Parts: sequence; structure tokens; C-alpha cells
Amino acid sequence: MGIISRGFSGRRSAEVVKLPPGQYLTTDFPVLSAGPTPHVALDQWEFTIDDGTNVLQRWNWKSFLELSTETFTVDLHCVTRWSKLGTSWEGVSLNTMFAGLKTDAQYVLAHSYGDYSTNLPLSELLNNQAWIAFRFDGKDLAPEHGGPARLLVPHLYLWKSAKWIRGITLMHEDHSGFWESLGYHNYGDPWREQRYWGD
Ligand SMILES: Nc1nc2c(c(=O)[nH]1)N[C@H]1C(S)=C(S)[C@@H](COP(=O)(O)O)O[C@H]1N2
Ligand SMILES: [Mo]
Repeated sequence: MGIISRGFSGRRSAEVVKLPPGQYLTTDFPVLSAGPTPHVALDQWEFTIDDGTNVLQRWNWKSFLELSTETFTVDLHCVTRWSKLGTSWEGVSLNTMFAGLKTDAQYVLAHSYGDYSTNLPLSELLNNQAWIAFRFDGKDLAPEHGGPARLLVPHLYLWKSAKWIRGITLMHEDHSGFWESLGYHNYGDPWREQRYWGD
């Protein structure tokens, strides 16, 4: 705790409260990618939900854009300690993409074009707190930030928000994704400062 002290006032204190422990504010939008930016032609793009054996749902770019979209404003928190507040996006809620799909799997692996992956409990994708986002700040999402479309799970550290997302695999047992297998925290709650394994 500590940083939410008396004596701050107005706008400043509101921003301090919105900043998880150990984070600083930035107004630019840093790019953090573990490898080169994959370029996916829109007529080749697809997004699938599978159970490890069978594809349960599949969209191409056209059918994906036919889903109902939402605009939303969220704060982003990167484990490298920058936070960016009030970012505005357009995307499809994972609730919409999972509508009509029955599963008793409790975990997912989100995987990307270019091989990045990250694991999450399925419940963190549902309840209208995660989206497949394709527009940022009123413009098509730039390739370096994950365009054509990225996962956005803003209540967890940003490494969970897989750029260039290609699909979601449902799992009955938890399996580590890319950064998780290199020592990052399995869950990654910025408010509990779950940065690394053991935090
Ligand atoms: N496919 C893919 N997604 C990724 C990454 C990556 O390297 N590859 N980096 C993650 C990390 S560590 C962060 S902080 C955010 C950065 O998103 P940005 O580059 O749009 O700021 O993307 C996350 N998603
Ligand atoms: Mo990150």
C-alpha cells in the first residue's frame, strides 16, 4: 500500500488510485513483442475455439466482423511497470464468442500467429471482461499492437493479452504459456503484484 496517501487532491489522486502498486503512468503506447510482427492477410485470417482435438467454433474475418461489437475504455498494466489509463477500443466480447458453447474445461491457452501463447482460467475471459479487439483509438489496430486482432484482458498484466490472436484452446488442466513457462506469474493480477512465479 502506501501510495494512496492523504494530501493528494483532484485529478492526481484519482490517477494514483487507478495505478496498481509498483506501476508508473505513461501516455505513449510502448510496443512489447517477443519476436517479429507476423503479418496475416485478412482473407487468410481465422479464429478458432478448439478443445485440443476438435475445432468447436471457427470464424473468418468476415464472419468475425458480423458478430456484435462493443466499444470500451480500459486501463492497461504491463509487468515492465508502465500503465496507460483510459484506452479506448472496439472488439467482440469473449462472452459473445463463447455464447452457445458448452464446456466443462476450466483453463484456456490463447495462441497467436507467430507462436506466442498465454494461459488463463476460462472464467477470466468470460463475464464481459475480455475482448478480441480490432480497433484502438478509433483506428484499425496497428500490426505492432496486435492487428488485425488481439486478445485484451485488461484486468490482468498485459502479457495475458495475446497480440495477433489466432485461437483459444480449452483445457481441463492448466498448461503454461510462453512467459508463464519462463517464470512469469501464472495468474498475473496487477493489483496483487503477481509479476513472477512465487509473487
Ligand atoms: N503475440 C504476442 N502477444 C503479446 C506479446 C508478444 O510478444 N507476442 N507480448 C505481450 C506483452 S509482454 C505485452 S506487455 C503486451 C504489449 O502490447 P503492446 O505491444 O500493444 O503494448 O502484449 C502482450 N502480447
Ligand atoms: Mo509485458
